[in-house]
Amino acid sequence: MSYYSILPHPTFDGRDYATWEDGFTEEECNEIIRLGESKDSFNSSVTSGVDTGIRKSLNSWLSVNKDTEWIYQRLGNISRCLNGLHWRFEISGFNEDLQYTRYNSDKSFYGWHIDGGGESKSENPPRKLSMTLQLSEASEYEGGDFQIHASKLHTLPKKKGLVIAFPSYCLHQVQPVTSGYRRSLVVWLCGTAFK
Ligand SMILES: O=C(O)CCC(=O)C(=O)O
Ligand SMILES: [Fe+2]
Repeated sequence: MSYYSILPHPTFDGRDYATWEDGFTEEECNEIIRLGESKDSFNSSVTSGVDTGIRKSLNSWLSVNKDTEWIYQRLGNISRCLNGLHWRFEISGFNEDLQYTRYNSDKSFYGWHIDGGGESKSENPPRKLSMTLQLSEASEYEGGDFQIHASKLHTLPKKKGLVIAFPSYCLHQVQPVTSGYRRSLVVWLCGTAFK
C-alpha cells in the first residue's frame, strides 16, 4: 500500500484568525450556557484586577469534570485541526479552566488586548492559541462585535456555534453591547514558549 497522508495540508499559512462553523449545535451551546450560568460569576478581571475602563463583563469558570469533558474534547479537536492548517504552533493542552463570559446590555465590553505573548506574562506554559465560541445568535444582541487587529482589521461574524481561533499575541476586542446579551466561551491552548 502506498503512503496516504492525512495531514490537513502540506503547508500552513499563518493567517490572522480561522473559524470553525457549527462547532457546537444550538442545543450544545444552550447546555454550555446552562453550565456557565450555574456557577458563581465574577466581575471579569484583567492582569491588574477588575478595571471597568478596560473590561466589563461577568464570567465563571468551567473546570474539567464528567459534565464538561465533552467540551474540552471538542475544543481540543477543533484546535488541533485549525492549528495544523494555519499555524503549527507547538501546543500541548489547556492550562486554564474554560471561561464562560456574559456581556450585558450595560455596555459590557472588552477593549483591545492580547491574551499572551506580553513580556511581563509569567504563565508557564504560556497561552499560544486563543479560541472563542460564540454562544449567542446575532439577533440576540446589538453591538458586541468581536474584532481582531492583525494584518488588517477583521470584524467576525456573529453566529451561535461558531468557533474563532487566533494566535494569543494578536490584538482583539469585544465592542460594547448596547442591547441584549452576548455570551461566549473563551479558551486558551498552551505550549512551550515561542522562540
Ligand atoms: O468574549 C469573547 O468572545 C472574547 C473575550 C476575550 O478576548 C477574552 O476573554 O480574553
Ligand atoms: Fe482575549
